[in-house]
Amino acid sequence: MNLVIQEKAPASYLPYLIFIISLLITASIAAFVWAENYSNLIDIDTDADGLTDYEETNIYFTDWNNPDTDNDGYNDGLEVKNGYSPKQPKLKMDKVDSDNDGLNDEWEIRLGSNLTVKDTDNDGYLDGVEVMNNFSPTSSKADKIKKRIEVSTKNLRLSFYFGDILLDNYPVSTGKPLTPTPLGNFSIIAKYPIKNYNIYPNTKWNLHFATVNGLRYYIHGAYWHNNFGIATVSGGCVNLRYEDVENLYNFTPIGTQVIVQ
Ligand SMILES: [Ca+2]
Ligand SMILES: [Ca+2]
Ligand SMILES: [Ca+2]
Ligand SMILES: [Ca+2]
Repeated sequence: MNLVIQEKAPASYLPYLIFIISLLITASIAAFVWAENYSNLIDIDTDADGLTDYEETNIYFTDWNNPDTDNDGYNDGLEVKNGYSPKQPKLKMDKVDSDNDGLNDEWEIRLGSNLTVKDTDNDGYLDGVEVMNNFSPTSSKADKIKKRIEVSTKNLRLSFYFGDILLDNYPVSTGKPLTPTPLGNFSIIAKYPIKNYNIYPNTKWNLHFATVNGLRYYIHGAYWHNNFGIATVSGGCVNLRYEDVENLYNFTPIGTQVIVQ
C-alpha cells in the first residue's frame, strides 16, 4: 500500500503532507486539552464556599478567594442558597441593590442583568426603570414584556412573573372559607400606597385586582397577623408580609394580569 501511495503522490510533496497532517493532529489534541482544562476551571471553587469561581466573578461579584465575602459568619454559598446577600451582612438579596439602579440583586440575577452595572443593555435606561415599566434590562429592544401575578389559594403562595421568568414567590394568606378570595382571571385596576380597612388603619401597598358583587378585593400587606403561607385568615383579600409587598407593589403596573386559582 505504501508503495502505491508513494507512486501517486509526488515525492517532493510528501514531507509537506506529513507535516501538515501532524500539525492538524497536534492542534486537535491541544484544543481538546484546553477545553478540558477550561471546563474544569469553570467548575473550580477555590475558597470552597459552594459558589464556583466563575459564579463569584461573573454573577454574584463576591470574592472567589474568601468564603465569607461580607464577613458575617456565613459562607457565600449558604447565603445565596437561603436568599441572603453574600455582599451585605444580614440583608436578604432582594433588599440589596448593589449598583443602585432601582433593581434588587436577586431580581438582577434572575433576569440575567448585571448587579454591578446600572444600565446593563446600555440603552440609556436604568435596569430598575426598565423592569418597572415592563422593558427588558438586557435587551435594547422596545418590545414590552408582560408581568403576571399568580395566586394559589391552595398552596398559599403568590408568584410574580416577568414574561416567562419567575421573579419572586411569596407566602400569602387568602380568604377564610366563609369569605373566600374570588377565583379567576383578573387585572390590576388601581394602586393605593395606604388604605384603611375597618379595624386595620394605614395598611400599606394595596393592589385592587377584582370587584365582585360590589366588594373590592386587594393584594396588600398585613401587619396584624403572621399566617402567611400557613392559614387563610382574610375577608377575601390576598395578604402579604410587609417585607415582601413593597417590591411587588412598586413593580406591578395597573393592567397587570392576576390569576387566582
Ligand atoms: Ca467560591
Ligand atoms: Ca457572608
Ligand atoms: Ca444592574
Ligand atoms: Ca437599560
